[in-house]
Amino acid sequence: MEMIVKVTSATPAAPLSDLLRLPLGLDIWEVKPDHLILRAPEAPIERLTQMGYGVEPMQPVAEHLSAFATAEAIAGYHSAETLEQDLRQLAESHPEIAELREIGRSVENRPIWALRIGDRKGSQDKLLFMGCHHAREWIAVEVPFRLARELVEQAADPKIAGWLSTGEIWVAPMVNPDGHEHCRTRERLWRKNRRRNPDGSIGVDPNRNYGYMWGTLNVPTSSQVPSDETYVGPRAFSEPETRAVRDLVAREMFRGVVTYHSYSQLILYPWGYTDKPVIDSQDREGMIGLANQMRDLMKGVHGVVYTAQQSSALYPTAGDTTDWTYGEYGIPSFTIELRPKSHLEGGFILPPSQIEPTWEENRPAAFRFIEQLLEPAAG
Ligand code: 0X9
Ligand code: ZN
Repeated sequence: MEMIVKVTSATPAAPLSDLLRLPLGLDIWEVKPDHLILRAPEAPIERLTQMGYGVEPMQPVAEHLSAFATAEAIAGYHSAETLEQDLRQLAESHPEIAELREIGRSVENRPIWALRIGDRKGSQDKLLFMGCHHAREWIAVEVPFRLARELVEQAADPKIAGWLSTGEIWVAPMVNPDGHEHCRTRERLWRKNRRRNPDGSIGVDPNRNYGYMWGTLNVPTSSQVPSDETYVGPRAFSEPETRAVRDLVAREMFRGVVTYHSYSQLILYPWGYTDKPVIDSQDREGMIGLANQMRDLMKGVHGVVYTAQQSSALYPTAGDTTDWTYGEYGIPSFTIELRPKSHLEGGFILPPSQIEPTWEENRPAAFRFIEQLLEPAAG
């Protein structure tokens, strides 16, 4: 039976840090200083016990799904189709500031959409917000979508009007539409895209497929085994979803990138592939300072605590989005892991009643990010 388990280090001979280094094929959900929460079938759980880890069953996955993945839990979240309709409607009702662009197509040939928001003045000052590299992280569609909607519908607000007259904000709320559709209709905990791998397994992790330090790790959180949840793919940018983002970023030269994920309530900045901090002190201090400001603004709304930290402090990954946007182009880049904090609150299955509060607390943080990275360039 597939279980959600809590793993602790029972002996010094089996430290938790080893679990993040050995290729074990685990779906790691939470990384805490003294334990991990993961989803695994029986065999790997047995193996962990034999290796000397403390393994505490938390809940069968089926039970977690019946508690959280209810019929009502779908309401309020977009599908690929309703997202397209809503983005199209935003663009059509505000053609002077919003334009819907297809930035590429998925493995199964679904369009990947971005809304370009700004007066058409060939601005050089552009920012990019993305969502849903990972299929099961539905809230990561809703936050960037609501940001786009607010920018478009409140474009007359003097602050927003100022941003849109000097700059452009691009929002691509669903980078992995095939995975999302599969997750919505078949497997609620699906993570990757829908690539058919040569070994018969399905899916490449789009957030391991970017071309900076790609493939330099082979660990459970960044794996070279095709059937693993964090499979990096056969080569950098092997996937049409990451190529779509690559081509957009290469063309538009953004000044800042935010990519939304869930869950754990974190604000992550590069690097992910190494524990070493970013070497350029201005870049480093700039990203840390902005991450801390976003954290404080988030807390100010509903008192919900997000933690700002370097990506690698969560776990190591090679080929993630923000390592590439920062490493290749020097763009200040953040991964924001949205609500909830733990699997006990639903984990990847965030109750729809939390969509609005999650957006409300992320709104001032997104606005601060825009102010910081767009306004200095305005003069
Ligand atoms: O593993 C990921 O891609 C992200 N977490 S998630 O639970 N949404 O899958 C985190 C990526 C940030 N990079 C590193 N932690 N290195
Ligand atoms: Zn994710």
